[in-house]
Amino acid sequence: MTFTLPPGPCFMGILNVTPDSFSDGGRFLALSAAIEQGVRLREEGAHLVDVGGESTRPGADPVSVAEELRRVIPVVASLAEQGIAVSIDTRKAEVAREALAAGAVVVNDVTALRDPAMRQVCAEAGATACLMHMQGEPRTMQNHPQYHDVVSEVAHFLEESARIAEADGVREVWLDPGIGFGKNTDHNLALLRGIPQLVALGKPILIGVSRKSFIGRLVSGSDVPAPLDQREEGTLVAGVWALAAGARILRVHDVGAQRRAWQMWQALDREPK
Ligand code: HH2
Repeated sequence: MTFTLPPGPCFMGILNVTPDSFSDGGRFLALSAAIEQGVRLREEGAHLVDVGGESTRPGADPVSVAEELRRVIPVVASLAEQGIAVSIDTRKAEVAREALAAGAVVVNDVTALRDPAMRQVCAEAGATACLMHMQGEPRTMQNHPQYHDVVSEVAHFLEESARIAEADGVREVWLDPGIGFGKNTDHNLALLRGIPQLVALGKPILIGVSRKSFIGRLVSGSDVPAPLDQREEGTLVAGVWALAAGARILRVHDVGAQRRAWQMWQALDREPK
């Protein structure tokens, strides 16, 4: 099965089947709770549900293949069976392979298919792949991120990763600057302002800002990020900003709220009659 992007924005709902994800960790570990949340995300208007079994937040512990498979495969299979388009958020080729066999249609890899086995799995299945930029690796990436020109460097990396993936036969690629992955607040803001430069690469751009700590820092106005329940407004504004700048796919926790915010923006942006 393949996935076709809708003509307008594509809303990707986040479903973390993990004990330690920064926002929804522990909430959807039970199979029934995870499936219910996937169905709820679709009802709220998600075009795609992104199922992940390993947290990539700064400092998170790695998870074994067996444990990641145990967490995600039953969820992927059940949602796919109910006609919900599923993407699998994983860095592991074995997990991607099993998830695609269970009905997933997109592979969301925060390491941009760096592993040749990942590229092979995606190519063989005819799956879409989301290639994300990250400086360093999750455990240490926020220690001291550094760039000369963050937008150009990220754009160059994404262009090169797309070229490699396509040369290995990956059918379709989306590109993601990896907000918060080895980036400080200024880097994240520069990338959000630089979305048109990423759009110019000619591939669909995915943006994931939902509830991330830089939003917490910006809304608190200090180095101490506002708690999660005070990051929703900033998330909605940043999401609308990204779509208005040309991003095609938005990865969000609260799909309903983000869709409503986008509806409002569109109404304002329309030419008066
Ligand atoms: N962000 C997270 C995880 N996966 N994938 C893409 N393509 N882009 C992102 O920005 C992105 C991602 C981190 O958020 P979350 O899944 O909510 O948390 P955790 O990694 O702690 O599970």
